[in-house]
Amino acid sequence: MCGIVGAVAQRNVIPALLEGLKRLEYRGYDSCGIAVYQQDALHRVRSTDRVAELAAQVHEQQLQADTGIAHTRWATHGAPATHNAHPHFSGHESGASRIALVHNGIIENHDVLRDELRNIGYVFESQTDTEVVAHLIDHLYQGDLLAAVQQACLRLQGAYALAVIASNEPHRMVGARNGSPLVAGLGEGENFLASDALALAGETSQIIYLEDGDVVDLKIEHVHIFDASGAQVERAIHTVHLQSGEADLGPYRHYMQKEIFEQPRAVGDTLQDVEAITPELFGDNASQTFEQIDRVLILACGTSYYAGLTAKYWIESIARIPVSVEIASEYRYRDSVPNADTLVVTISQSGETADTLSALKHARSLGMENTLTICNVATSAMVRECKLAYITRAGVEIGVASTKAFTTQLTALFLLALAIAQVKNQLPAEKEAVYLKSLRHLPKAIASVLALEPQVIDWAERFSSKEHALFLGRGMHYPIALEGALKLKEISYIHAEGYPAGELKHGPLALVTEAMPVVTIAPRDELLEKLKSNMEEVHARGGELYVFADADTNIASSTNIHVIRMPENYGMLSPILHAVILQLLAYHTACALGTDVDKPRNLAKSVTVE
Ligand code: HGA
Repeated sequence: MCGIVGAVAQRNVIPALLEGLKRLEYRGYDSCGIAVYQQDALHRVRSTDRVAELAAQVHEQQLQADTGIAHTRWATHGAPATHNAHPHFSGHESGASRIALVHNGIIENHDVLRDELRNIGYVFESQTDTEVVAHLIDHLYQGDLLAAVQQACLRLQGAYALAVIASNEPHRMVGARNGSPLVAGLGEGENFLASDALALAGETSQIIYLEDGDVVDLKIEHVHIFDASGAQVERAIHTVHLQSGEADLGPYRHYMQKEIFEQPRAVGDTLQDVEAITPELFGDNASQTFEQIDRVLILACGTSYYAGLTAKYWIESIARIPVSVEIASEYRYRDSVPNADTLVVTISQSGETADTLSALKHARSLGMENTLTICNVATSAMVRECKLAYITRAGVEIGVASTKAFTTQLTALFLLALAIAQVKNQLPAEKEAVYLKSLRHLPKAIASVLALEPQVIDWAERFSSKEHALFLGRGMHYPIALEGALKLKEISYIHAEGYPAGELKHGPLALVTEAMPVVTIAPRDELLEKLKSNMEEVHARGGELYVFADADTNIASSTNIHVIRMPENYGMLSPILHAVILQLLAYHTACALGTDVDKPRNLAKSVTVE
């Protein structure tokens, strides 16, 4: 998603701005740009290429500046083209532009504002919603950038994080946040703005997380924050240490491969503090909350939604309370029936996912105050907004297609099922001991799945010539079939669908021919015999089956049936192991096709727009 970096300093800020953009690059973007204050005027460079190309242009133009803003854009309004790339300029002061602005988010009333501004003479150079904000600020500008931004924000509807500079106010930058993440970074005689603290990792570890409605005035000597009412406020300063080593690829070809192979470590770290099952793993007053609730509502998007679906099987079976799982972007606009005794669980890797945050706020507005998040970023908006939290320890995930964030979410959700079960008297000590043993062994079990990589590469070669694929699973492996299909779509662009195997005969069987590989998750469980019948239905119609089967089942390879044997049957936690093998299948298929695995087309990481 879009990234913002800005700086005011007493030194050349261009290296810091470009480095910041590079740190945000992994999130996916389609264009980038930088605007700086140099010799009494604003200068701008924009590119639809990579940040490295932008940097080359900046060096060619020998730009040097102590005030500047920079941006990576993931287009929402207007094609990914240079004229739509940020920063956007507005106004004229002695023949040069007066205002430069970068924006993350969506301005929903851009049409109305554009008409108004056109009527008073502003000429638009882009199709973006963002340019409207630049002109609005210029229109309101009377020599004080802070006042102009504050007044402009009163007119904006939608979500935004803004960073703005003006040609006649050197060493000043104004930011604003409403619904899109923005942090201020504090340095010695220099200050920064960024959409993510990660962008400032090389510059400062002193971070202020701005709140919705905040407008921030940054100069060399101070950072002043004003809330939505215009009152000056103090916000807590956090010391945030980001490990720059995490961005190294090491021996791997792609970040996605590195992250797949990091899963034993990531899951192990996520379980690090778990000595026994206790509700307090989720926060200080968790046992009171778990006692009070009689149902769970899970809100999430994409891969996190599939983690939620898997958790439904676990929580209902282990804790014996009903669970519903909703796609966040649907739930927030649906006329649902609220119940105050619900535990609302949000799942988000970044903790900044706009749809999930809005769904959470919607649930709270309906009187559901028992909120818990499963999140990978301890300082994120989601963690700040929820009463309870479990922080997964996946580490920074750079590949756009989620891997280690997903399996660590599943690990945390399994713990949640056990903790609720304990409070509801559904977890006898002997069962708890068995589950804890399985959890502790999980990193090793994942490592043995990763050892199957050579067999998966062989399958992936064959998959890469296909245009479609079906993924089948039953019970708690059905969400994993959905996730396997999503992973393949995202990075290989092969059309894939996930189905509960019992649904095959109700429709998708019509698609089965020798051209349609059918991937089947077939662990030894109570549904295995039913699943075998579903596989027969495929085989009888000439379909080609690719089956992940446990070692001790009698599913054997034959014509049109290919089998990879999973190292061990993993009972309730088996979905995690199958998720890993399907990640490898998607990854190697994409490699065989030569796609941009870490930055698949049209997609972005950390989806901070609606
Ligand atoms: N709406 C703006 C910014 C988009 C954005 O924040 N993407 O993550 C545009 O389309 O330029």
